Amino acid sequence: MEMRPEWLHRDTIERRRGMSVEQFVSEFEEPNRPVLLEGCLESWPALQKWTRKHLLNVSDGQKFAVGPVSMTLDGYFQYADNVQEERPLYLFDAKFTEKVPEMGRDYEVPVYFREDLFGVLGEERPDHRWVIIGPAGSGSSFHVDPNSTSAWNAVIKGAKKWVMFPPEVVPPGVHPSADGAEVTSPVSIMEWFMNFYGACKNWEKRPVECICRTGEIVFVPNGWWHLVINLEESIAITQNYVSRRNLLNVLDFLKRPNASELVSGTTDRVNLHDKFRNAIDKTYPGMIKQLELEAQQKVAARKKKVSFWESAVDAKTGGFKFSF
Ligand SMILES: O=C(O)CCC(=O)C(=O)O
Repeated sequence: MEMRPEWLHRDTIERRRGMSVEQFVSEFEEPNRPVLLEGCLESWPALQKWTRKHLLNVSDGQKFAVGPVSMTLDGYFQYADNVQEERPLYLFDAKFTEKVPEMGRDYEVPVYFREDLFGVLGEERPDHRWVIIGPAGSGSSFHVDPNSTSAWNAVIKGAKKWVMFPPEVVPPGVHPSADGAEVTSPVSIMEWFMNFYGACKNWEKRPVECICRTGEIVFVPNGWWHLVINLEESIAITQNYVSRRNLLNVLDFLKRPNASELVSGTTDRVNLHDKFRNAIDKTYPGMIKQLELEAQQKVAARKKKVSFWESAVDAKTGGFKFSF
């Protein structure tokens, strides 16, 4: 089954090239809005080097995580060339830099995402980087990223169709459990497009959509629902991260009563909150207090703005109280 042209047309994401880190923070990270970044992978050796042949060579028979099994790249490429399933297995490996250190040296974290506060946990940090390889039709069905982190996803080869909804809008056809620990959605991504994509047309809050191609990056702000389908064989790197812009969110998430089910990417789910908080306090004394203070000030400023308008507008007529 093919993706229909009408599923691919809409391109509503903001695209930026050569933006400063300050602009990224104020226009996208702080307001928690997605953006597609162009032209920031030019220095990555991976962009030139990562052909099938090269990856087969450097991986030297190492096995990678492919859904519930592990496979060599040779085995996976053979599978991908012959797969008939509507939802092919996806290679998604969190340990690729340990298995093949050269792959880790072939890319660098773009300037926008260098603050990586989970780094204070050293070896105990949750999984945070993955190599992703899959044929056309493979992909990720709707989900929100782990531990309330934000992410970036860089396409080294291929093309990915993205559909993203803000945290307050649950995508049609998707049913998260009340505690957020589980999500049910159509098994196949194609099925979601066939049965639910059309439903978004009349929604007030339509999804942010794009096709992300070789050399481009999508920024996925924390809490955003996203679905991704590869339109051709694709190779990508993704990293999840915590900067000071969402540190408080992440700490709140890790502290939830059902942390043992919600927290992921680590074996010590229940203690992650305390370990992370203590490590931040030790490495960056005063940071959490300062962020809490700034958050309170923002709430107070918002309230003040609202109450100004409430006092200025006449509730009965909807007009201004001011008169000449
Ligand atoms: O399939 C992809 O490239 C998207 C991966 C993704 O959504 C994720 O890592 O959260």
